[in-house]
Amino acid sequence: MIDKTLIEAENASRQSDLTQDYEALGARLARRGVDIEALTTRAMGFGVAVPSWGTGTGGTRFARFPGEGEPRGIMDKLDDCGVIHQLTAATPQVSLHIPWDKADPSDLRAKAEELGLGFDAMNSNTFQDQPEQAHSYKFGSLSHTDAATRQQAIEHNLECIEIGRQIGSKALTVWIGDGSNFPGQTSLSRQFDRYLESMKAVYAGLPEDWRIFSEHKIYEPAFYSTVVQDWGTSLMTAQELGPKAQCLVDLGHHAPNVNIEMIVSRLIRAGKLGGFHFNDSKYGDDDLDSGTIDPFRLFLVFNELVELEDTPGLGLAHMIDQSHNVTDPIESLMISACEIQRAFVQALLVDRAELEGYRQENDALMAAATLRAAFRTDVEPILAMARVRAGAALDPISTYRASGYRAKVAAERPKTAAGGGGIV
Ligand SMILES: [Mn+2]
Repeated sequence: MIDKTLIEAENASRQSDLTQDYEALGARLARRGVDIEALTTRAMGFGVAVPSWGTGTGGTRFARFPGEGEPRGIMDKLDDCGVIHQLTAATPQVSLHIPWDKADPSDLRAKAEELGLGFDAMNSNTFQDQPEQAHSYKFGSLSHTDAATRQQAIEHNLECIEIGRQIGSKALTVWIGDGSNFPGQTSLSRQFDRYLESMKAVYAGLPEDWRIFSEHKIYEPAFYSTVVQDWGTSLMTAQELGPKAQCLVDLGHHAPNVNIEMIVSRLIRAGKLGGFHFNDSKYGDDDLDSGTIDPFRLFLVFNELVELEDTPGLGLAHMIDQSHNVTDPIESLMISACEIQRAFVQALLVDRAELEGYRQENDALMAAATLRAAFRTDVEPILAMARVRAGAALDPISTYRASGYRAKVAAERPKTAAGGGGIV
């Protein structure tokens, strides 16, 4: 963890600038009838889970270039997640991937408690083979033609639930790589039937207060067809399974230019939006840092979430799902969490009554201008003040660099080829 006195000293050196910026923004917002304090309170209440696998350097199918001081296992990953939350106060939970993060549940719980972290949704992994497993997932897992392979994948998901139950998680996210690479290779309909049958067996093992998330993805690793390829299939799955099943939207899992904010709206309407995997993309499932390519799209997603936030039963699991190939993953995850929080606060700034008035009058130009007015507002003083009040860093990156954390852990952690980072 980072020394508290360092955080305080770093914050003190920037406090006077922040005070001036916060007051100026507060006055500006007051002219629009907006209370800056209410926004700061909302910002402080916002959290997004960090993926344990995001703390290691990711890679592509061409290569992976390990970074300095990469986590050697889940306990190191949790340490890194603790630093991210300590400096941003925006990432109170960690999402685990099994079997990458397998460890004694009581050790996991104790470590998380020590770091002030909780556990978000569990993630199962049936898209690669593990050394000890009896049946290969080369041709599928939950939808495999072979019943024994399907059963093995079901049991793995049930094991994830059991581990999650012991560490206080309340959800399981299922993403499978199942699909086909050739037309005719598989029956599109019977493969989906097998998937649903397997998912029903997993669903039956859910504790009463748990949810299961179905995550769709258009392509990759299968390049001709994918079993859960879009939100339509994901919605069919969630509806067929029952009330504890919902859909998870990974922003990178769509064809280019798909209107994701509209998918968000539809899934909320159906009572089936369970959560997000945040990232950004230029071409496909790039897993780039949130808000680096298309911050306006991120804002538009949050605009829908804020507009519909009072929908009964809506409880979203916000998670980051990124692969950091060329940056220090801790820095990327901190910046990403802040960008996601920024989009949330910008969406809170939308004048909803004014927007609705323009909609009723069919004033398209002013409706769009209303959204842009919120998007263009620099809410950084609100985010920084939220962090300072929570005891986190006013400027997380500068403080992290000043702490020398990476060099310190690099001395303790030898370079590793493993680490479980990657694109999922
Ligand atoms: Mn994902």
